[in-house]
Amino acid sequence: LQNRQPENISSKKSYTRQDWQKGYESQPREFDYWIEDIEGEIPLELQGTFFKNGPGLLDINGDRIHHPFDGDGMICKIAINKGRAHFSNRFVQTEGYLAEQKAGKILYRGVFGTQKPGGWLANIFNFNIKNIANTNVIYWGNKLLALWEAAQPHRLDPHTLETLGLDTIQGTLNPGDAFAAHPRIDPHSQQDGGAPCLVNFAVKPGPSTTITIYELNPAGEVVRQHSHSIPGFAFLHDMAITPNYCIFFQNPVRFNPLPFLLGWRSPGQCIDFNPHEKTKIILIPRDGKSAVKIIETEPCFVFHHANAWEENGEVFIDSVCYESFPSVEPDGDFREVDFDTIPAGQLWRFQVNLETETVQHQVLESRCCEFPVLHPEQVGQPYRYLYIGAAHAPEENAPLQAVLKLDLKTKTQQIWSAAPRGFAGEPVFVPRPGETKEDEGWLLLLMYDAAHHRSDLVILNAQDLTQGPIARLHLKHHVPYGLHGSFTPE
Ligand code: 3ON
Ligand code: FE
Repeated sequence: LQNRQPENISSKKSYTRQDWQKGYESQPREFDYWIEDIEGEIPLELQGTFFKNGPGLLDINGDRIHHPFDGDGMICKIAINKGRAHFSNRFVQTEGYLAEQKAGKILYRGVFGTQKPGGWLANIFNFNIKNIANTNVIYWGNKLLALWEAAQPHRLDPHTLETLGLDTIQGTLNPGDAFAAHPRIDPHSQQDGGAPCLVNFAVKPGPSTTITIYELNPAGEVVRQHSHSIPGFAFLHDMAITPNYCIFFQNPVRFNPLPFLLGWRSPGQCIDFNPHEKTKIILIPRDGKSAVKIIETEPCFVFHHANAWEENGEVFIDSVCYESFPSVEPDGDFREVDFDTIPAGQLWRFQVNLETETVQHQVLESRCCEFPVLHPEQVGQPYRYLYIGAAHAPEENAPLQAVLKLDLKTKTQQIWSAAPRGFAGEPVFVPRPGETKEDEGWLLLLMYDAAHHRSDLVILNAQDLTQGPIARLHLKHHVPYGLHGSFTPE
């Protein structure tokens, strides 16, 4: 009893809901300017372009969409050169974005709860979901691609961010085909004599699910492609890779399409988590020939994997795990979500023995966290440092306000927090040219600053987060909380 905090202290949050909500205001404007308001200094060795995707619109002409994952994709580009930085942003000119902007109203159903106005009668048997191109953006094979996992990528001009149209990945994708938003770059592909290769996938869900693996060489050509049917419905947002495997977590979810067909709910609201069923770890051999392995473990829900690697007949996978699928309620406003009642992401390690087909797991970090990233050379390999967005307080589910660096070898950590008025996005790790240590480089992230209702590009020294940002580039406006991005060195 004597350890009990007075009520007003124990319930004090590291943020206010009002501040957090403002980061979900739409940003309909498109900008193009040199960033002049800079605190600290941009390191001269940091050269290249930071690209970031995310929902730019949270409403269509004043009509709110139901969930941020349904928001139209907007690309931000920050080009950094000789200590200077240039900002621009453009909406991906998808068919749906253009049509809705022209009409000035919602014309499409979304995956995460957005419905056409007019109730179920306006939505029944309408399966025309818009490709919103909002989840990731990567530069590969001399192409800039905006990705959304349920449809074809959009190709953009890397200089102007102008939308050039749907991309077929050199004739590989047909209309209606998907291309996931979570490619992984294998820095030294065994099957390509150690050359880098981009590994991505596509999912066709149904009573059984087809997973197609695509591997692209640095010219952007598909060098390997193979499809596999696995039993049951699967919602696969991300995968991890090792030199020999693509690894997926088939979480115990069921899909009941009826409410979607009848116009009552959107597909993401027809997914139910079943805590009595196991999670299946699916290992697809990258050679496309050997047998697929499916191994069961604890029920959990995973959007994002941090990394995976092979060691002495075992496969290790580090993933952000939720106790269950964070369902999207049909009524209510995501801005009013009660963080105490929804599951929080935690970093778990799974150790899969391929001989005995058994899995052990442990919690690596119990603090609420999301958006893991590591040195690109360690992808698919044993690694020491992981960087991840995190909550300010160690023990509660809350919006991301901090960046956490985990030293997985010494089990120590560093944190930089932007609380109380800053909210952190996904960090991107950029190695310092010629670096010799795994953490020698910078972390770049967009941070929403509620005090000024604007966003900053924050640059942290990855070797020491505790010293705080080495540069803060103040944008002239805010960028709504985004999803994923990448850095293309020059
Ligand atoms: O049968 C359906 C077919 C299908 C294509 C099933 C389905 C509904 C799962 C589906 C579509 C899935 C799509 C389009 C998923 C898109 C996901 C998305 C845009 C984003 C996911 C983000 C995940 C996380 C963890 C975000 C975290 C954000 C924060 C911490 C806040 O800043
Ligand atoms: Fe993701």
